[in-house]
Amino acid sequence: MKTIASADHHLHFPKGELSGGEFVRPFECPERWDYITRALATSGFSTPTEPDALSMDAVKKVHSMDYLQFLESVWDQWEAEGFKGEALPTVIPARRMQQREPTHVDGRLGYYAMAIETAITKGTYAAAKSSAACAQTAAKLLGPADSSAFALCRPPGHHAGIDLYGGYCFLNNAAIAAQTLLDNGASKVAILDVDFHHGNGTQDIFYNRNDVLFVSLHGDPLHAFPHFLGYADETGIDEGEGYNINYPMLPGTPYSIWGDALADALDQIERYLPDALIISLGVDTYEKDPISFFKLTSDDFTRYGQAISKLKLPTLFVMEGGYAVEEIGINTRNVLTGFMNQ
Ligand code: 7XA
Ligand code: ZN
Repeated sequence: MKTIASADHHLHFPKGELSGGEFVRPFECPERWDYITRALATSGFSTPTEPDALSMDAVKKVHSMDYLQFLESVWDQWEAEGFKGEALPTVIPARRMQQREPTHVDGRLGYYAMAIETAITKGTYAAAKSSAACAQTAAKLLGPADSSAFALCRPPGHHAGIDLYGGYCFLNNAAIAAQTLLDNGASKVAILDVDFHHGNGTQDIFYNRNDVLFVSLHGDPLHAFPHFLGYADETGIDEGEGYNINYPMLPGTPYSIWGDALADALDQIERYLPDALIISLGVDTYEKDPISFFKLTSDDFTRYGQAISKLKLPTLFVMEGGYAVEEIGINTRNVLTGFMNQ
């Protein structure tokens, strides 16, 4: 399995994240990428290759133009206002307020934010584009020569909606990969999101579409970020009705329960008969993850990699979360080797 990864992820390295009322060093940090590349190198994976330049066609089909213009311009505007810190939203268009983009940078940040922990810095948009390019390049690899690929994306993407950023995400890498596959001849693509957190952004993007089946296993939003999406009764709208499937699960969920949900999810995907499968691969389901509450062990990652491979679909793994940094490489590698050696 080839890996596509970009050194440009280093351009995004905010110093602070708002967590528990404090500014802490962000859980989503550059070393995550280093641990994963090292684990793959020591397990016989080929050296990762840099992505091709990002084609914006697919990006513009999943994100709105005004949102892309916001990402492109917000840092320069923040600096021009004379602000010295990292760009964070402070005001949000809450219930019964206007859903209208203001001119002031504080208003623009709040208008496009779905959460307020995530800082934007000078290199954030460049890094986000390089991350999306990894997913897109890896998607284009899928074919007779490569039945699977790994996009080592950083920053992650699955919380980024049509016009929303937050939860460490700016561009939705899995959605861009899915759109790229569709633009290159696929009729139907399934996205299976196994990150601990619900992929609210991916759901948002494809909610009214039936050419992408979105299936997500995640912490129950009553108890887990992103809190305001990810319930089991969210099943899609219009043409997308029935093509969105959520499996929220409770604190302490072990593999015996998570694996049953996965088996059901895989049955649903098999029935959909997709041309390709994208895995939004977060390993924050790990028992020692500092911000999550599932109880998967390192061996469980191998098990579920094996289970996914039984679908025998062209499969693209797109990296999302995982914050037990020292084990992130092992756990990611275990999914991929489980998949390859079933
Ligand atoms: O998959 N998403 C993540 O791993 C990011 C979750 C951000 C949680 C922030 C909670 N304060
Ligand atoms: Zn996550």
